Amino acid sequence: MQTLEIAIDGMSCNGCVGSVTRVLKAVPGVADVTVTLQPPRARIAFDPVKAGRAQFAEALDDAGYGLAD
Ligand SMILES: [Cu+2]
Repeated sequence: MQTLEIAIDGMSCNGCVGSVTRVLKAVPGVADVTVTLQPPRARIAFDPVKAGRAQFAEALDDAGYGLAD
C-alpha cells in the first residue's frame, strides 16, 4: 500500500468534499481516502499496482475537479 497526498482544484464546499471522496474511493485499487476542504487536499491510500496519479486525475476530471499540483 502506498499513500499519496494531492492538492485538488475546484472544491468549494462540503458537497465537493463528499464528491471527491466518492470518486476517488471508486477508483480500483484505492483503499482509503481522506479529503479536506481547507486546504483542498486528498490523502489517498492505494495499491500502486492497480492505481496511480493518472487514474486519480481522470476520476477527478470526470467529476469536474482536477489535480492542482
Ligand atoms: Cu461544493
